Amino acid sequence: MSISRRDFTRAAACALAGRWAASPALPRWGSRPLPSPSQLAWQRDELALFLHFGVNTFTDREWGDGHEDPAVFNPTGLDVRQWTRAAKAGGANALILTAKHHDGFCLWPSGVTAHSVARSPWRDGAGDVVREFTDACKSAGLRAGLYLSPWDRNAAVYGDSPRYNEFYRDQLTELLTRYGPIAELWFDGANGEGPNGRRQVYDWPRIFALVRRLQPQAVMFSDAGPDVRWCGNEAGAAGDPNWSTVDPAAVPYPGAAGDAVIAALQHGDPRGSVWRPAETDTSIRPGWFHHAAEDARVRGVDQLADIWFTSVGRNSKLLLNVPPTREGVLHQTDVARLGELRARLTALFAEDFAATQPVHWRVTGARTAVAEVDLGRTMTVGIARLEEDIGRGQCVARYALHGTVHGDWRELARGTTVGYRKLDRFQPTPVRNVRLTIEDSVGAPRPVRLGLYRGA
Ligand code: FUL
Repeated sequence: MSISRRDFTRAAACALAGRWAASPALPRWGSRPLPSPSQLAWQRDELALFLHFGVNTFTDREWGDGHEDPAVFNPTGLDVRQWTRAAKAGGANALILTAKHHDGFCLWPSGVTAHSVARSPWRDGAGDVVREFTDACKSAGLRAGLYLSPWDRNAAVYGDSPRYNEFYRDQLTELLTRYGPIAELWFDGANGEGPNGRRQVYDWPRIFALVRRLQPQAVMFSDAGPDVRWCGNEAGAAGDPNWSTVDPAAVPYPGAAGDAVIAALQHGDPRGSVWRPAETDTSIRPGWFHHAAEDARVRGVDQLADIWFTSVGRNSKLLLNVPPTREGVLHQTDVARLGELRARLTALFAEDFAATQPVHWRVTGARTAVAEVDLGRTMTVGIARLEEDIGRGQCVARYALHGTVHGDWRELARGTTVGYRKLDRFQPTPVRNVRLTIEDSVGAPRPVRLGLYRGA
């Protein structure tokens, strides 16, 4: 299997994670960036499924080289509705399909290349996976997204930069004009040489402008946004802290490399001038594509729940890859795991002890505030859920959570950013009163929603 660029950068991300804890003086509240309606809708999905499907599914590879015979693509029982049923059962609100991976094979009959489903025996060459996928999402009420690999190891014009930029824009135009609303475009940062040994110089400004023009409501994901950024690793962990604001100069283009880039992707920047929240993409299996040899290595529900806490629970969105098999369905183990994850989360967050009690919010300084709640009786608390109203921006920079145990205040958790949601797990502790102290914030602190749960 190929090593992805992202495996390479993971170690650097971990090494840098601690560095941002002692943040220098934060800016005062001014014209801070806010999310667009599309970015808000994207974040509120919380969970999306990623579907890696293509010739690699049939050749048992992770990266195809572009020389695959289209005849290998022949799913025997493609059932896209099974994908959307599993997504709904797992609580996902959106799906993203690899319309084209690095091998260049298109899951739709592209008019600009012969390397597509049109040359496969599947449905006698008359099939269109993107059509079936977008139709199924629509009828299930799920938002459809598409991954179109910038790197194309089949296209003869790849590396002939102006010509490939034109080719790539033509493919995007097909995807954005034939299939109705596309909620997210996923631009992978991985790119290497083309079949001619040449490297491509992408015209990102024109590519982004085309998407904005054809589907203004779509969010664009890449290392460099413009709407949503990569979280900096593929392990399922967003940064901590994780600001949704960034300095756009820190990651100038998709695929930019280096420790500073990874740190910027992981943590964002409280002084950032642009709203660009982090998406956490990870696979339920070791690989991105389905390999039968990995059927016994599907992540367990405990691990998936941990990933929930380090992604959605760190102000990110989780994009969980669940790859279809050669048959064209999601494997039964993966489907079961999605259902188990949903059941686990439902159980963990079933009863919020703070929901029925008044929370008293008090601003105590220019950047500090306190929220207190009396639970009415002693309750065992092991999870705290904090949420800012991100429609008005992201403010909290440091907080502490305390509870009273036999009348004495004891620290339960402490953290940095909150944003859309911050989840803290700690030793389940019987407490009567709980206090959230905002110790630092960018600008005047605003009320933070507080949920308290029993925990494991
Ligand atoms: C990486 C790619 O190289 C992998 O194959 C996969 O698509 C992953 C989501 O992104 O950069």
